[in-house]
Amino acid sequence: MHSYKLLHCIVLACTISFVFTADAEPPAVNYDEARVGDYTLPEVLKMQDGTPVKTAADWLSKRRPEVLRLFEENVYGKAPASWGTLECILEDKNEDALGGIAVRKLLRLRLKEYPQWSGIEVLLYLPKKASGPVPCFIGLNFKGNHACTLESDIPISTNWLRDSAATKSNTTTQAPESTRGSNHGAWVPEKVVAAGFGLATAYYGDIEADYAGGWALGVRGALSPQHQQTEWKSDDWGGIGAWAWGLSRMLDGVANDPAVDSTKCAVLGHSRLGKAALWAGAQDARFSIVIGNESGEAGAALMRRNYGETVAIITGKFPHWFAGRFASYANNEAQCPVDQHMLIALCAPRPVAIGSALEDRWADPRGEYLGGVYASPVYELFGKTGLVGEWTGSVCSVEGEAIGYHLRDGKHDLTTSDWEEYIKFCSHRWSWHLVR
Ligand code: GTR
Repeated sequence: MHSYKLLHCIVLACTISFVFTADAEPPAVNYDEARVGDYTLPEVLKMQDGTPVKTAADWLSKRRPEVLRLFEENVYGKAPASWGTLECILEDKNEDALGGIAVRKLLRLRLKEYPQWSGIEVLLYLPKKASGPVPCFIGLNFKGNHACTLESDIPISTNWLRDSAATKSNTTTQAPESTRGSNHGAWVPEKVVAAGFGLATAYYGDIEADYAGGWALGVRGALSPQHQQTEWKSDDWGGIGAWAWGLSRMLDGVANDPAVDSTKCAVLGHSRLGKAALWAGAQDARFSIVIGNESGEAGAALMRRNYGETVAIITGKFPHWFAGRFASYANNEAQCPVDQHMLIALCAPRPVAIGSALEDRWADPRGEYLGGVYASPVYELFGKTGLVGEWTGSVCSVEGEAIGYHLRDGKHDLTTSDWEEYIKFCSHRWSWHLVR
């Protein structure tokens, strides 16, 4: 081969590989339902030793703890059992927020014994004219609290900033003023408050900076043995475990507020933070409703379905999200003792809402729906219907008593129309007093 041809080939090869690495979707991704292939799910109602689980009491006392442990060991890792004293400091209060309809609070959650971690700043909105304690939505955001509201006086986080030059470094930087309100459509506090509910959100970077070495800056670094552990065991917690832990600490802080009905707090998250919300809700039964919006692989979508993102892709790209062992199921999902229907089942009998978007094929909308369907036998042990209704591949909203699913038009995002679905889903269940 002439040397210029060789050079041409090298340049071409580099360009192709650049296109594939720059693209979120490597070439092998399957989007053809006909090529999903056969798979056998682990039986949610059978103990690892083969004993059938026949009653709600057996589920709660035997199989649920076993499934929780399996998720810890194989997918998300185990969070530490103790973290000392959580301090909840009221940093600011505005009695006349959101044009007069809300009370706004800024709470800082810190660990007394681990002062090197700056903690979580929670932005909490509560309806001003409530006749008693209100239910509350709790969720982590991607862009900072200042981005989730149109109010212009929310402090801008100086923690690691997503989508910036600082993404892969520990340089602390600050989002520009121009990003105020830029994520408002994903949180719509006015809408939530007008519906009679509270809304608590916090920036996920307060808990862990989202890159491979980011753990050292956040709570995983603070709580690690010697505070600066560099080797993780195969079942130690990853980033999703840390964010889920943070959601439970937000519940600790928010539930303390007499204006909040601590028996009616929903955890909600989108995408990777939808995975974290599901994992938080699965572990922490104080969340009365659990909502995973477009949570996809390692969220609500069945991992054994070869459609969209796979275990190989997610663990290759985001190893820091998971327990090390999860990567061993790449192209080997059949060996994993859990699948994601079991994550949803861990929430039973509490209601779960799952959201998908038509253009979000990466997250496998049908796989997310099936996660709810195959969790349903556990809800039936409690005398409740899980997910009922057909998946047609077009826009729909279907639900049983305890599990709801919607598929909307459009792309991967948390939108106002998703919120409308979740507000409706939660209002019904909170007012039915079905949450026990
Ligand atoms: C993607 C990842 C998804 C989802 C998403 C997000 O790149 O592959 O699993 O978590 O990021 O969080 O936006």
